[in-house]
Amino acid sequence: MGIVNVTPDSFSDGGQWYDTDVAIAHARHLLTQGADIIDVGGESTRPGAAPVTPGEEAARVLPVVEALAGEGAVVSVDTVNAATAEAVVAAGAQIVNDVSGGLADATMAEAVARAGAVYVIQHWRGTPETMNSLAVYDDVVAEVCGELRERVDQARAAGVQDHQIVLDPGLGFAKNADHNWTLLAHLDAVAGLGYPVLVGASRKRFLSGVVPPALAAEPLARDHATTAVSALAAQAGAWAVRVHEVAATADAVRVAAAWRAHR
Ligand code: PMM
Repeated sequence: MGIVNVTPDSFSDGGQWYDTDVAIAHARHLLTQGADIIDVGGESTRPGAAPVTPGEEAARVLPVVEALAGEGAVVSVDTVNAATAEAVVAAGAQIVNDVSGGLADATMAEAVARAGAVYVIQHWRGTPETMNSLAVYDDVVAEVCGELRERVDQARAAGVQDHQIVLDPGLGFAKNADHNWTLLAHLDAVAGLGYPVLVGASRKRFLSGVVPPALAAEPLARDHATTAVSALAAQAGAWAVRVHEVAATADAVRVAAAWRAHR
């Protein structure tokens, strides 16, 4: 899953693709590099990011979704707003990627159920402003799995069907570096909930712990570590990995697939 953030302020590629034509061209490039899905986002979830109205968010992502879906691409949209989700599915998106797992907009699950889209339910706590203070767990794997299960139950009660659901442990969302690594090391527990698993580690701060100190502050210097996470996540059974730099990850997940196929 290749990322196209149509925002002026995302943490790792802020502003780079904040123009419809540039965003579409970038998405085409990621598809050429081997992406199977393009995840289009119109609102940054970075703590302190300027809030965006659903209208503004839709205006940013809709032309990109229409163009890519019109070319036959599988398009996902990163949104916590039901109104945006409905609009983008009508425009051809097949996946709604909700980093709040339904907590930000109580009408999201109903909207996804009506639209019939794939629904990525990500784990988070609080809001982008409060999530860092909520990164407190006795047993991060058990608690994240338990909270994801609650989100799944809520989505199913609103009419979302099992075949629509994908789960994401939400690396970096109300988690510190140790929490992220522990969740990665126990992806089988998340997969054990019975749904496909999406992993979003790309360029995140926790990866700075494994790159040379001189490069630690630079998000782009985390791409090789991201590729390694992609390979290991694929080996651990992830359904997809959400990344900024597609070429290396596309090869990494195909290496993992070939490896598995020959066992
Ligand atoms: N991370 C970000 C945004 N959206 N969606 C899912 N499903 N999983 C993630 O881990 C995730 C996400 C934040 O990263 P970005 O600002 O680079 O897009």
